[in-house]
Amino acid sequence: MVRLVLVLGDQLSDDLSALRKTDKTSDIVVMAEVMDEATYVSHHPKKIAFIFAAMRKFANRLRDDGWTVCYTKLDDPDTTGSITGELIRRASEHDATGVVYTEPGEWRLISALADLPLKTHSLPDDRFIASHRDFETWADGRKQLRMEYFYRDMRRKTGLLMNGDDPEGGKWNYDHENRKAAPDSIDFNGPMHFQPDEIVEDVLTLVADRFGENFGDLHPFWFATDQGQARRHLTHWIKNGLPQFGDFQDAMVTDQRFMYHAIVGLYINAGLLNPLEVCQAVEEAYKKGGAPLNAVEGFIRQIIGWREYVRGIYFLEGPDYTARNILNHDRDLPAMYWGADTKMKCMSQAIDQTKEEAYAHHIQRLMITGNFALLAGIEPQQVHEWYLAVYADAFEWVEAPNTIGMSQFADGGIIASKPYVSSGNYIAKMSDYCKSCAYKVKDKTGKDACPLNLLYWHFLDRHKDHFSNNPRMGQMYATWNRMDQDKRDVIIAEADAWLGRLDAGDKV
Ligand code: FAD
Ligand code: DLZ
Repeated sequence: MVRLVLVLGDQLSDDLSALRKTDKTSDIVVMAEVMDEATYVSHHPKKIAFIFAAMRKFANRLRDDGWTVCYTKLDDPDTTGSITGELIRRASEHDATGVVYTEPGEWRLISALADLPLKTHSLPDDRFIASHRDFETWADGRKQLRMEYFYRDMRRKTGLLMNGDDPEGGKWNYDHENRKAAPDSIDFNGPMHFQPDEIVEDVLTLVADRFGENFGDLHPFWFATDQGQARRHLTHWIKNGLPQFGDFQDAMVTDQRFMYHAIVGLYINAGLLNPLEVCQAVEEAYKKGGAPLNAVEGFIRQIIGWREYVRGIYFLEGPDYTARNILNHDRDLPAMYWGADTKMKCMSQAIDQTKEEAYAHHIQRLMITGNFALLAGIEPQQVHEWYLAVYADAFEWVEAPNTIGMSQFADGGIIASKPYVSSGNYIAKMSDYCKSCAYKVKDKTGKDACPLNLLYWHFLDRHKDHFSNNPRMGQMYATWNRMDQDKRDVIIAEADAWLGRLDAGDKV
């Protein structure tokens, strides 16, 4: 009685539930590089290469461990081109009785697997700390699903940074110590780079050939592609980046793509690093005096707080979540998101590095590209597809709540209690971008005015019915309402004119 064991490109973990619950002496692992997965959005070539290379190495690791692995390469002449097609083909080849799999992180695949004409057995993805049931129980009966309270439960559940029932240092959250402005210099040289080996080189050739036209630079390719490399990368960051991570978590500096960030999202999400083990290693550094509490708490909060929380929201809200558009935004995603020239320094910094590295850090995603999209009224589904395509760590369960919910407020405030919008002021405070921008951040109107200054008021004005009664936005509306009507008219007219030039494809 042979069963097939499906391992997806973001399930590359030794302790995957599907591998734990099956038998390497009789069952067969199925892994497949397929066009359906490689094209459901136009993924960045570095992301595709990372996933294919890590899949090939994980398949070898399983074989070394005694598993039989049926692996489909993208250019296999017999491929059916889809995960479900490959399962049907392998089931017939091996006369398999059914398929065991760990639940995928996307509704699209969950429903495709449930519809298979084979006997299927779906197991929970217990690489996460909170199960679906845990999250539903936590959410049940709450008026507002605020991350902070969920996070505290996760601290209690994991015991991370806890002294008995109390949080380490006496406070749960050191966020207000994590907002220092851009430093003059960065004394961390960024993520560890790995020289491509033969397996990676083969994948790079394939990806260049098949996806070379996608947005994004394939070379230089430096990502870790197996567990060992990912762990070395993590150790390097804990020693050299973590100590300053907290202070400068929200800061942005020209041409400093990584600041003190960990660049571990892609490795955790693909399964090469286990989130709990990552947090334990970080806590260990704190206990040994290698990093301050604001850095360690800030980092652990991102993983057991935000990461678990957004996954909970994705599964709680259901498959229609990605279609939400409560603000009725309908502008097309401007060409600058795909690399067209822009005079906005903040946008060109975030997008250029996205093109080169398949990476931008959180504040660039939220307060630069996300803020601009929200202020300009871009259709959230186009914004969602962009984020899902361009980042190496992007999988729908984590990307969609961050984009649709946190960044674009398209879910009506399930994740964010107010929209994350800012004028140029915030960017000037947290970065040095504005110093060398063609626009003037201090100008509120006029030909050189920072577009974010115009669009900020345009957003508040056009959505006043929606937000003016939000207690967290009262001050913003009070400022707007205090302005002379003439001044307000000028701002709205200039914002409309600027958006007109954006829509016309001018370099703005
Ligand atoms: P660090 O800043 O070093 O943080 C450490 C880790 O904490 C991250 O690796 C990640 O695992 C976790 N984390 C931090 N913030 C979040 C968050 N808001 N949600 C979930 N996990 C978090 N993260 C993804 O993993 N995949 C995505 O597709 C993704 N899309 C995003 C889209 C938008 C619009 C926004 C605003 C945020 C998005 N994030 C996403 C969250 C966050 O920006 C990235 O996790 C982070 O930038 C990854 O870089 P890093 O590994 O250097 O993280
Ligand atoms: C993202 C991705 C890509 C580009 N290619 C593959 C693939 O060829 N085979 C595969 O098993 N997985 C791939 N993935 C990851 C899946 O899209 C991912 O498992 C789902 O989106 C669920 O998170």
